[in-house]
Parts: sequence; C-alpha cells; structure tokens
Amino acid sequence: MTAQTTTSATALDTLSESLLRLLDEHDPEVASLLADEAQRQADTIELIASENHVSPAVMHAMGSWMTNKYAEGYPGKRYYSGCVNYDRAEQLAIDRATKLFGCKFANVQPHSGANANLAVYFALLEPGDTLMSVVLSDGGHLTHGSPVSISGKWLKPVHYPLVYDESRADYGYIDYDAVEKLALQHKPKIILCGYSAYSRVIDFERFRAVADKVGALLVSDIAHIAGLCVGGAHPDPFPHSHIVTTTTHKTLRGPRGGLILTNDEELAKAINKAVFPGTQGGPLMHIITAKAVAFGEALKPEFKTYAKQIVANAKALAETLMSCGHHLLSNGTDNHLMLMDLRKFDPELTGKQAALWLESAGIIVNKNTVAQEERSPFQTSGIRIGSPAATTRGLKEDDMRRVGTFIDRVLKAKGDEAVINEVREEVRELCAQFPLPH
Ligand code: DSN
Repeated sequence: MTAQTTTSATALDTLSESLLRLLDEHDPEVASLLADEAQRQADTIELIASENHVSPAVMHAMGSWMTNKYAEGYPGKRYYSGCVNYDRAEQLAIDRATKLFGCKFANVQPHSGANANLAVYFALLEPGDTLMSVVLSDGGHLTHGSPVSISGKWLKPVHYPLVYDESRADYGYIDYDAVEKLALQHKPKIILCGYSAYSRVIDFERFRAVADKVGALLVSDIAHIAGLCVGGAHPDPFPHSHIVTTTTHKTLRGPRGGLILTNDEELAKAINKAVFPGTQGGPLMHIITAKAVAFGEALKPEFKTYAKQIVANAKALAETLMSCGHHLLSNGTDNHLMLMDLRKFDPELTGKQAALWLESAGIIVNKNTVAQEERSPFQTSGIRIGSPAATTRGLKEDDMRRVGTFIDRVLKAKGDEAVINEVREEVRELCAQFPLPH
C-alpha cells in the first residue's frame, strides 16, 4: 500500500507531496508511517500544552542539506572546513534570537531545553551548590532539581511552594512570600522561575528582587511561554533575568531544540564554553537553520496576533470547563495552559484514565501531577490542557468552547463507548474545518 493511498488529501497537504512520493519509492514502510502520523495529527485535536504544528518552512529547513555537516565550534571558529554557510545560518539564528527576545547574547546550539539547563548549571555551579525551584509534581521540571535528573543528583535543590490554601484568592499561584523566606534561609546560587505546568503570569521582577537580596542569579526557564513573551501575551523575562533558557518548539513554534539568552558578556562566554565543548558535541545545524526560520516567523507582526489568540483560546476553554463543574488549579489561566484537578470531580479517576478516554475521542492531552500530588507520575490526579497547537490550526474562542464541551462529555460519560464514539465523530468534523499548516 502506498503512502498516497493511505492518507486523505488533508493529511497529504501537511507534508510535501514530493517528499512523501520520494520516500514512498525509497522506503515505503517509513513513508506509510509518516503518512499515518500526518493523518493522526489532521484528525485529532492536539491539546498537549508543550506541542505545536510547525510551518512547512520550518519543517523543510529541518529536512535539508544542513544536516550533512559537522560544525563544532561557533561562527568563524570551527574545527572543520566547509562551514561557510553554517556560519551564516548560525549567525542569522543568533541575530534573530537576540532581536526577538531583546537581549545581547544567544547560544542557539542546545539540542533541547534540558541540555540548555544542564549547560547553565555546568557554567555557573559546582556539585553540591544550592538551586531553588518548584518541585516537579507541583508543575516544575525534571531538570529543576528532580532526584532522578543529574540536576537533583549533583546539586542541592530547595523547592518553593505554591499557595495550597484554597480559601485564598491566589490559590495555586507561586507563593512569593515563601520564595523570599526560603531564599534568605538557604542562600541559593541560582533561583529558577519558569515551569512546565503553571497557568499564571510569572512575576519576574519580584523574583529578581529576591535574587538580588541573597546574591543569587535569576534563571528564567521560559520553555513553555517563550512564544507568549515574544508575542506580547506575557511579560518579558528581560531585563529582570540574568539568564533565560527556553525550548524552541512549544509556543515559539519552531523545531525541537533549546536556546540560552543573556545580557551579560561574561555569563555568555561561560555559557558558550559550557554548551560546547562542555556538554555537547557537534551542533545540529539543520535544526539551528530551522530555528532561524522560526525566529524569523516570530518576528513578524502576525505572530503577536497568534500569541494573543493562544491566551484567548485557553481562557475560553478554561471558562467552559469550569462552568461545566470541573476544577482547575488556580481557578483559571493567564497563559496557554490549564491544569484540571480530577480529585474533586472523581477521587477514583486518575489522569491516566482520563487521558485515555479523551484520546479515544480524538482529544490529545497529557496526564499530569497536580499540587500536593499523592499519585505517581504514571497515574496522576490531573490532566494538563493547552491551546497552542489548536490555535495554530485556526480554532478561535467559540471552537474552544465546543472543545470544552467535548472534554466535559467524555469525562462525565466515564468511559461509555457510545458517548466516546459520538464525540470522536464531532472531533473529526471540527478537525476537517481546520487543516494543519500547509
Ligand atoms: N516535556 C515537556 C512538557 O511537556 O512540558 C517539558 O520538558
């Protein structure tokens, strides 16, 4: 069976037809699975907060000649010959990144957000140094000091809490008073702000004031919200942060990868050394080229419209879910995501089960731990829901309200196949109105 015959026109639009045809002749097995994946993406609503649909330009830059070269080093200072166009691509990515984020220095080589954070630690810390962050189960990240990560094994993490008291108006928000108290007590070398499951605005200025009080560096990991920051839909991490790390593939809608930014020349030099040769080898030049394309897209005025729509869509979805009686941590969202706390809906229902039911209905979310979680990360008591990918396809507030009712129906049906199948058809019909970028 050929790739062409296994996919609909909509799905084929999402990949270059010539590329698929070429692959189909060369390796039909892989062509078929690629076509199936294009079809899956076309037919389902992607609500994983950290995922997106890249433009064909970003996709093609990744699949280009730029994958063929070793280019260890930095523009103008490489270890291999033949890097003239690689220097141009990397410098372009750097120039666009600094313009986009309004800062002086960028390292575009980290293979991922995890690698970006590792390089920052390697540049600035010694084993055993103290790092302050939010614990993974409250919405932090593995690389922010989790015991299963090198960051938790080699550093001393101290975690600041959220506000857990539900009677408070700031329930589910960062407990900024506790941040200050803990920082004064533990004198961390780095204070980390930025999270993988936090739905409220981050007060970078307040974090910087605490960092200055205790002589710490403020590292803002804006992996999730980078696209919102550059699109004017979330306050900027600069000038308050000493260092900013991010991924390039979430709200920023670029290729999978990492990025480190700073305004401090000495920090920039230390970071460059820590990325290469400290923690990485040859840079992924095809990805760096695609980062340049994505940064170019994010510099365009229409990206601001996109970023604002992400937030408007998340708010519409959150309001619908809450009006149907579901509980969201912090009672809503200011950004691209929300965290549904299932404990109050049904104490027996795990995030794992809820995500499986929703997947059967064509709605893709991820199970997620919620504040003061008692279940394992494989089970969890919550689900995380985000709007960036659906917004890329063109869904607006009314469509997101409809998606909210789909989620509500699936969860309330508690696995009833008839309801799941009914919603699955409505999801297909909605998806057909919003093709993937092509
Ligand atoms: N896995 C990413 C997320 O989903 O948030 C974080 O690295």
